[in-house]
Amino acid sequence: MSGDLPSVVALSGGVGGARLARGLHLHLSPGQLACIVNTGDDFEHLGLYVCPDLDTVLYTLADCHNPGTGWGRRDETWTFMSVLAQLGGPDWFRLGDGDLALHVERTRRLRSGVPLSVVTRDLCASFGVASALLPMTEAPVRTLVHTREGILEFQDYFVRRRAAPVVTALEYAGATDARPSPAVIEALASPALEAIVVCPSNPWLSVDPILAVHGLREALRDRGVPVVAVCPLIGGRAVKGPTGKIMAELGLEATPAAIAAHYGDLLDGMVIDETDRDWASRCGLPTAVAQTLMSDDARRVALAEAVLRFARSL
Ligand code: FO1
Repeated sequence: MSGDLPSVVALSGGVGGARLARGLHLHLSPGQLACIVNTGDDFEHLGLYVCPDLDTVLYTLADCHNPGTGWGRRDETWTFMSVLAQLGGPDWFRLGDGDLALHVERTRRLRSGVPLSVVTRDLCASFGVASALLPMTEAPVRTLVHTREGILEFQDYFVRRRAAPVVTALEYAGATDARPSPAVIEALASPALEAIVVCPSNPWLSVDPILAVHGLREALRDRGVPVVAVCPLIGGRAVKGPTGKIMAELGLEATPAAIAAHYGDLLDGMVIDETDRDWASRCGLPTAVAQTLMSDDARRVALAEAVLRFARSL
């Protein structure tokens, strides 16, 4: 997909990662940011192809996301869901009327043979988002959550069961047969590339599916530009979502050192929160300290600037 030459590639999942993606989007010039987004949460629902993380990042960059939930649209109406419930249809996965239109249009175009990368590019154009959103792969990859109650599909675990089941392992079905999408390869080949940023998404649920796509982890690690992650924990807890719970269930301490160890040789550096500054010298790699709680756009941009400044220092 010909286009601008990104200077920053970011890896993002849903809500937490999308916030830093927005900070990078606001800080950088149009076309300078390319986001590789997790598609392991995608699923077929009500006959529609739903891409939760792509949509969360798109709405967040377009500033039309629901600030309360982080996912779905702001100022949404719910006629479709209320009638669906009256008809006895499944209403556990909330689809607002505006959001529904996006799923219907994406499904229509995918069914006509248009690749997900192209549909996503066109949706970005429709929302006036100049940054590139790149599905990690065109191939089907599904995050399966192994729990004490059996193997659950991702949205079943995350939404219907509210991430309550005890996790014993994660599986990214299809990842070894998947290849990075052409747009991802093109973005990583950008001669203007200065940094790769791993956004503070859940490493196990949102970043690992991206890294599991055959060849992608190596392509990132060996690209020759600094790879910097923002630690998704603050004071041993995730800002939102089950990262801490999953780490405990996998027998890991919820610390910046455990996050750094999890990413291993992928990272050149990690940014940790000010409240965790005592961990700075105990993570086994170069670290920087910043305010990683992104409560508004000013904080998102400030963190984006701090991350890129740190990357340039490596
Ligand atoms: N998360 C929920 O907890 N409940 C929902 O009803 C829900 C609906 C939903 C609809 C569209 C969409 O793009 C995301 C939605 N999410 C919902 C969030 C989604 O499950 C998560 O964003 C991820 O898959 C993990 O980041």
